[in-house]
Amino acid sequence: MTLPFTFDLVPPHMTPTKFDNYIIRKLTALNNQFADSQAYEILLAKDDITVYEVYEIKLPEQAGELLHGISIVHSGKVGNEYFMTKGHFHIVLATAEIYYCLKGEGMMVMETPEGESSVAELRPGRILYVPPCWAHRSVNTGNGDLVTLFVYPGNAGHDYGTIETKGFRQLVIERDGIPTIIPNPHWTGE
Ligand code: PAN
Ligand code: ZN
Repeated sequence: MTLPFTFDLVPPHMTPTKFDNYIIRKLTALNNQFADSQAYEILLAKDDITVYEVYEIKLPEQAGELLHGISIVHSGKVGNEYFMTKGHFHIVLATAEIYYCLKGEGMMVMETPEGESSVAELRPGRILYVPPCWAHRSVNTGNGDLVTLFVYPGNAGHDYGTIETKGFRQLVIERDGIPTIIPNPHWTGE
């Protein structure tokens, strides 16, 4: 590999000039994740729209590497709940992650298997540290794209199943035009 390896971002969408993996997650990929299932079905019946996209550089998935890429969560809502990523724990639970917000407005919803919860604001210029053992989901609370750079250990792996089954304990919804954190009425962890 020629060093340094660069990853240029092109405004206004902040998409990388080159990447190896491109992941696109549409509404169907978030089945059962939004609290208002009726609003979900109505939206899906119109179109299986793209909720978020991820651009990654391919690197060995092993300790010592730092996997990194760009995540773009589009603006939108299902009922009053903002568009968001699926969210996950890392398979190697005690691996952390750095998110650096490049564009937009959002929240990072986080929780531990022991039941601690936290929601932190994402805004341009802010570096958000997701500590080891915390599940994480980014939520777009703004009117434009939420664009973040993420960096995490190569051996982390992704456990989506736990969140798909249990959900997060907290949701971010719009109430009177303001992003509001509420307990998840469908949380099934206990
Ligand atoms: C990120 C996320 C990315 C998409 O790279 O994978 O933002 O979110 P989901 O993986 O929850 O669909 C990351 O946290 N990697 O570990
Ligand atoms: Zn992660």
